[in-house]
Amino acid sequence: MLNQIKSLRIVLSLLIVGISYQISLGQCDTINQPNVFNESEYFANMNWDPIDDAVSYDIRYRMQGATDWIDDNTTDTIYTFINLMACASYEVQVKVNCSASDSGFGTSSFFTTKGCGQCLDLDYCESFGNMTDQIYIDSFGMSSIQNLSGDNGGYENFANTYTTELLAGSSYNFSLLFGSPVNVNSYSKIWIDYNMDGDFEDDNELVFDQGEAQANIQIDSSFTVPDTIVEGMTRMRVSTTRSAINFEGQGPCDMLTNGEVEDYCVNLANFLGECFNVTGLDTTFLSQTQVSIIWDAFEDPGNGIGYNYQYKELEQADDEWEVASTLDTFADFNTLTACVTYEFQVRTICKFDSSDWSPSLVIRTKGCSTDLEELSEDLSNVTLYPNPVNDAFFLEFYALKSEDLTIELIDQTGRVVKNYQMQMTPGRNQFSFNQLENLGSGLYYLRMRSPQKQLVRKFTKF
Ligand SMILES: [Ca+2]
Ligand SMILES: [Ca+2]
Ligand SMILES: [Ca+2]
Repeated sequence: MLNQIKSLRIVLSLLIVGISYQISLGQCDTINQPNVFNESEYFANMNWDPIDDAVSYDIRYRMQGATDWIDDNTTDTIYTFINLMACASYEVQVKVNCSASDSGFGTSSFFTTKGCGQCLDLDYCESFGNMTDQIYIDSFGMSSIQNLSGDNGGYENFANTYTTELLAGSSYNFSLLFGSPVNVNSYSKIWIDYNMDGDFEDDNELVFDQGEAQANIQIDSSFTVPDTIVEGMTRMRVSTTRSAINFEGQGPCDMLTNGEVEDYCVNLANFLGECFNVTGLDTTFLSQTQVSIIWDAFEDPGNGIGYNYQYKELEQADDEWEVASTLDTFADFNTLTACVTYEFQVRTICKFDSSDWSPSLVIRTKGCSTDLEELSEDLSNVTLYPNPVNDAFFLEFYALKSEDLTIELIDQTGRVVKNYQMQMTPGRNQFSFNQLENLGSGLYYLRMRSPQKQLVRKFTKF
């Protein structure tokens, strides 16, 4: 809108001074090499300078070496990457969408997530092929490692470029394809430093041994991760040699006369862990344009590493969810509209997936003409019990004066499902509510309204 007004102003001013030539709608500048910062194991942030004519920005990113892009879109000039893989390099580009055209994707930025841990910190022995004219590793594929590496001249360390998760006790298929210009027999081994002591010599660390040299140019096989491993990022070594020359001597630290070695980082985990749903979603601040929400921190983090939160106008089919992510257990929304009912949801981001979205927290911003002041000084020690509620509960509080009191039970969609007229008296008040067995189970709000005040409590009906 701002941009349309700007364009209109340009048109008007040009008309006023009587100049007539083709009027451009404004430039849709290109964003090159956006700024990536705060890289962690699973998150990173990115920002760029705003473009005057921009309506929105397209973002695409991929793990370095991958062919497919992951696409996203935002109206902000800051973007948070979530669910990244630890110890991996990514490429990212931004495209500016203007009202009349787009800029095309600009040049790439590259960034690397943290978390390589022992895989890069430990000094592993060298192993490499002296020559590759007879055989080299043309590609290696296993889960999210899909590396068309080609001839790397005898050795390449693909830590940062390709990585995957390996669970204790699980089996993994892999595929090895050789480049062999002279079609020699091949002999291959794979090691993983399961106990993370910087060598490949311990029990079970030779995870694949081809056994007999073969002229096949492709091997499809599998191995099983032991039940007992050390969790974290460790080194995996894939080695192929020309069998006739160096059959006996293919240890994890050997120089191969003709062949190739590729190293990778793999993330060992004991179990997937649970991806728990978010609980305890509540409001901590409310004004005409601002809402702050809070939720329970993980008691048992399971697999959780952070949160997504989203909001939109309630029951507005054409209003899309605005999604963001955080490592905190709260979120602030500062650009809302007065007297509008919004719904908010939160979910857990886990290492390998995400939880379900929480049930919606429904909040109407202040500023409606019928709003009462939200003050609780006339009421104190408000308690509602038992909670969760079956078919009855008590409401107890202390009041300073005698006043009419309206009590409403409101469901999650904001609908008033019960309405009671009461009289409160100075001192301790206790009211009982029963015959609630017909209410559906879920989260409810109890709103107390006096002529000047209102107070909200929530409860769960089971
Ligand atoms: Ca290779
Ligand atoms: Ca070891
Ligand atoms: Ca050892």
